[in-house]
Amino acid sequence: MKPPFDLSVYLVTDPGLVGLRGVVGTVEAAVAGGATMVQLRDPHAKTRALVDVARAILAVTRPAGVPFIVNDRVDVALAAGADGVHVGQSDMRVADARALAGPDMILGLSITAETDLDGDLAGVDYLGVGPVYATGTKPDATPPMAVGGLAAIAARTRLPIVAIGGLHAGNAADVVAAGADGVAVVSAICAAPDPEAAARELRGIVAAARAARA
Ligand code: TZP
Ligand code: MG
Repeated sequence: MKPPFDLSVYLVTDPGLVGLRGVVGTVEAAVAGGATMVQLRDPHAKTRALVDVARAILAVTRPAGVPFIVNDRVDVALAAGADGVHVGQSDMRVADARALAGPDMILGLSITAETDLDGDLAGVDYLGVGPVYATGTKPDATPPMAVGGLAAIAARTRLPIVAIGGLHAGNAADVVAAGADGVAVVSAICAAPDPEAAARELRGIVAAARAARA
């Protein structure tokens, strides 16, 4: 069975930002603070190391009931027994990812422009929409779409949306008001002096913004 998921506070890991705490330590702290979803993202990692980190993350997220997603690598997600996989517009096509991952994995797709909605969305469980704001975390990111771009995309789909790109406690409520169900963050948690507190603050802001919208 596909696990239920909550996009409210979606941590995306970056080994270059976590410092001495490490990726797994950061995940532990974020989950303790109320992160609702975790994605392992490391485009430069060797495959074996990626599987090992994925297993270590799963040992934290599974007991907490927090779904664990692997970025891009369906093979790594399957090897580690992850809850899902997230693909971008130049990664494996969603139909191929779904065929390999099977019916029980959560499948996320990145949407960087409204025209991406014209592609094949069959079998996709949620959309990662962005970058909404400028980000220093992903050098090859497309130009920011701003809140207006996010709102236009949200108006055209019934799929759940997690916004990404330059998000933090100061703008999280704005993207939820524009139609996102939650915020995906890298630096706002990974580079925070206290990732647990950062996750907790974001969780409260998103909950309040979702309640205000409902
Ligand atoms: N995809 C679009 S923007 C981005 C990714 C992975 C990076 C977001 O990082 P940050 O630090 O939350 O701006
Ligand atoms: Mg990708």
